Amino acid sequence: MSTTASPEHAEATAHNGVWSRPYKKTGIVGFLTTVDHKKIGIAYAIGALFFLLLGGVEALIIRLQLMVPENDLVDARTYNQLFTMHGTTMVFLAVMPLSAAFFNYIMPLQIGARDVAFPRLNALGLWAFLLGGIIVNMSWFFQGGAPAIGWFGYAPLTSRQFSPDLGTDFWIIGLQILGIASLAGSFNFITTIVNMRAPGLSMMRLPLFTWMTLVTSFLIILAFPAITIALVELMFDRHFGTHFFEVAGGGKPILWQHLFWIFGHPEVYILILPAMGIISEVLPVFARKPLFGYPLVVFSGAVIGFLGFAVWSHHMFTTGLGIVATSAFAFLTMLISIPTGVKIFNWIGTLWGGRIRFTTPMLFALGFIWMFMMGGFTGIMHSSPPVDAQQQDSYFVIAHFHYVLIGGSIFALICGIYYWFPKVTGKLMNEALGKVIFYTIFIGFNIAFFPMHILGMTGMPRRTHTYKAEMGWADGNFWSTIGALILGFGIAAFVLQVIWSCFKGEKAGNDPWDSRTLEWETDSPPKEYNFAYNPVIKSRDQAWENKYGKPEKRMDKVAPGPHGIHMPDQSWWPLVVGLGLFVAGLGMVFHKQPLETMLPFLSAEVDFSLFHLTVPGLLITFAGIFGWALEGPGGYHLHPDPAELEGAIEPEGQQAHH
Ligand code: HEM
Ligand SMILES: [Cu+2]
Repeated sequence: MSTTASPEHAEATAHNGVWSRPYKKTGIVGFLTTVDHKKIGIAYAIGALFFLLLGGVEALIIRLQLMVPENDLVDARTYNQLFTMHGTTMVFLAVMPLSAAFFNYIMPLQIGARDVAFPRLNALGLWAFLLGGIIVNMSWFFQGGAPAIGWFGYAPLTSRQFSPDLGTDFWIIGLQILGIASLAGSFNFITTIVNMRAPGLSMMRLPLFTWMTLVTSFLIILAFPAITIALVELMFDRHFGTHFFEVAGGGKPILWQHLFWIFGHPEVYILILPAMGIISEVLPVFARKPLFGYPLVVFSGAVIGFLGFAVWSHHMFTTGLGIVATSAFAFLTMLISIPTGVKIFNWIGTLWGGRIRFTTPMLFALGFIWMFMMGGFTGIMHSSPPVDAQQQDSYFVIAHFHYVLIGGSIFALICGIYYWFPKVTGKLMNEALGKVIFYTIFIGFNIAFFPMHILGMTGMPRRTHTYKAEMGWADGNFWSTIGALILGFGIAAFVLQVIWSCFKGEKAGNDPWDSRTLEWETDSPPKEYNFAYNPVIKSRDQAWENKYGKPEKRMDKVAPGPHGIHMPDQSWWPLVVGLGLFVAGLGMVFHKQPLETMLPFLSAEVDFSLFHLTVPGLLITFAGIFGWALEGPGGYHLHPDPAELEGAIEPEGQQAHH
């Protein structure tokens, strides 16, 4: 095998445009210019785990403040900033990018592809995620500090009148850049799944995780435009004197709620469908049975995605929509429990009669099913408008959505990390320690969030920074905080175990779990080109058939043609485009601010205008796009070691070489 870069690049220069492309794979240049879906996936995971810890610290400060009545650890304004940043960080910077890490790393392997369809666009997604996340969090360090508007940013709280400081502007711009990341990723994943599946891998043979990647990507491209419009309108209200949401100028605050929840409800499925995909991969492996009712699990995922768009107004029952609208949205909301129930029955059907192995990933998968059902039941409760009128904005709702978001999304994502870690790193994670961590997280989580149901039913409102002892909420809050600390300890131990195992974990083989899908057929960690040969798929459970099936069900391995394997070259331009957006975004945040508050060394009394940073930033962005277009397609060829191609058949004519 030839891993040195130079010989292939002699060949590659033929493809080059105006500029030659960087090809140094290692060090800082290698990282900044990478287009490899595996490296990008790992970078997404590291970023997301960092933000998970940051959002967790914010949550623990919130919980410490509420631990005893009339506490004064933080004041009311800081409290509001903490829950705004906690919610925003967890949703946009922890759960979504952690899902994206799996989409990036695992999905191309599962379909036998060498990379995603648009590798440079994928790199842009990574930079937009990291830089957008930095912008949102920079707000802490500027005048007025972080936003104090809730993760849903309801109008008119976000107007200049009620939120004069920069925090809200950092939030608006940061979310828009994060939206670019999500959209770039989603278009890429859809194109990859539709076009780049191995021969024979029909849609109804696609692994469930890849299916849910596809559905989630469609949800993102349909839901994000709604919030983008809302954010642009809000930006115009704040900076250019429009009145989309300001009553005084004829605007309507309710418009914000519609636009936000047309995005926001599908968003909860964007958070949970990847989790369902992971669980649907893990259960069959450790129950040693194929997934029960595969087509039903696929279709129910698609139906959930579809219905997710029809129910946004259940977040607005108490706004007075009128009886017909309220009834219709209540009915549609209840309908979602049907496909969700179908999935749960199919998971239980998969376990039924299986020879179950209680490994760490399996424990997290079982924990997921239990807690997700808890969250689901309380969800059905507030799909009923009169019940919702009672529970709205109480701690009951906080309990509900943390059962879904932590018990559901985070449990499944941790499950996925334990499951795929050996594939990504070639190392095993310690099982005994993993189980201790599972029980710590599981017990801590339930102590933290179960009491919130009762607190909510006895009237404790959400977003309150303190309460009086005579309200009777002291015990519940005390135990909830103890639970949160145990949970936080468990998550921290998990992250440390991940880091430790990267260096000290025992060596894993290619297929340590005896799994069923294609990614386990290649090396751990996979080579740059994923598969030395081109797989030709003959069955849904292909890796399982390869091991235990009839000879005619085993997949064919077709050797690459005489030119070897074509790989994409690296590029600086995605980073340049990302940095341009970053600079332009900061300019927008500082728009009309006195320059000396931003740059204290300048004493001139000049206001920050769009020409200071926004216009230069956009110029960098456009220059980046031109550079991207003009550098040429690049690409080079790799030749696998003949030993890796053992048993592979020669390609017929041009078929295997495109
Ligand atoms: C250590 C784990 C966590 C703890 C202890 C925790 C605790 C809390 C608490 C107490 C609140 C209510 C603040 C208030 O309304 O006064 C809250 C709000 C929230 N949490 Fe968490 N949380 C945790 C993890 C998560 C995760 C993983 C997610 C999402 C994936 C999440 C999403 C949210 C959201 C969206 C809000 C609403 C914020 C708002 O009202 O603007 N949390 N959390
Ligand atoms: Cu909803």
